[in-house]
Amino acid sequence: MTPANESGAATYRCGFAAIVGRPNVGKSTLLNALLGQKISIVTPKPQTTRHRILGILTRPSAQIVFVDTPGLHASARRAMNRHMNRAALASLQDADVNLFVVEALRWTEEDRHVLEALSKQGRPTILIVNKVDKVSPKERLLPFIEELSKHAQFEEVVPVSALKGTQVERLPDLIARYLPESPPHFPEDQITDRTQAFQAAEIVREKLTLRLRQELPYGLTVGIEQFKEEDGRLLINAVIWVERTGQKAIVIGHGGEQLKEVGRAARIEMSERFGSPVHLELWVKVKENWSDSEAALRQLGYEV
Ligand SMILES: Nc1nc2c(ncn2[C@@H]2O[C@H](COP(=O)(O)OP(=O)(O)O)[C@@H](O)[C@H]2O)c(=O)[nH]1
Ligand SMILES: [Mg+2]
Repeated sequence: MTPANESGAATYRCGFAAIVGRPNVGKSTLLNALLGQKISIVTPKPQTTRHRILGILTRPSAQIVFVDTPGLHASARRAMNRHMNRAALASLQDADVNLFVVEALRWTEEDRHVLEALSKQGRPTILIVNKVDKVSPKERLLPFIEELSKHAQFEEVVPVSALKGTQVERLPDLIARYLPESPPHFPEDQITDRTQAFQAAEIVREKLTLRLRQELPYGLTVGIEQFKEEDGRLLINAVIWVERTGQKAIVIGHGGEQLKEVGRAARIEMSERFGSPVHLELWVKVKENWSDSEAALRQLGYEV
């Protein structure tokens, strides 16, 4: 039901809903589930999301601008980690409502740290208990939720599975209630603020992160050197920046196999997402310690 204003016309609401939580609780998976398509990359490794990414959901009576954020984490020693925390905190400042995502039955010191930042900000917060598909029997959720409700005042508590889509469809109506009356900020057919070139770089980084072991994904980033359309095809050149020469060999793999596989998987996803054939070229280059240099970060597109 849409509330009516004095003139009798339906009220339109629009505003920002920040998706916040510690790394790896499923924030990006939730954004993709809410939008019904993949906007933000997802991997089993923490700290996959490095940028603030908007996902725009336009409904007949509301436009919700979701803000996917890097997970707020406690130890931010390197410049990259500080950038990620800044991006997450900046999103909190603009938010009309927060979606605080936690993992069912797992409350950690890092979760507590995020909740503290939210409490300071003082905006309405909806608690989203994710990954309930892993909980059996479901009754085990109740004491967990009760315990969390003691830590703060939540407007709503919604158990979901972002992965399976369970209960996700309930969220837009709940969230819209906390948005101000406003015309839409974005055209109704726009689903993200990010360019296709940015998305292409993220797709390459996702495929790399999925294949590489241990720490290496944190030491690489992807830049797009060319993104153009020619004869109905997209021609994309991407550079994978690593921090040390030794890492270059690992990324390329034996006989170039690994890089070839990454390129293949990325190309398939790009053609699907952009709706046209893609020719993708990948290079691997070294920029020493880029992730601990504020200047290099800016140069590589980490803007906050
Ligand atoms: N079982 C289960 N796994 C999930 C769910 N949501 C996310 N995941 C997994 O959790 C990992 C981290 O997800 P991601 O969205 O990147 O988390 P983020 O760091 O908070 O953005 C990935 O392996 C996801 O597939 C869920 O509802 N159930
Ligand atoms: Mg993420």
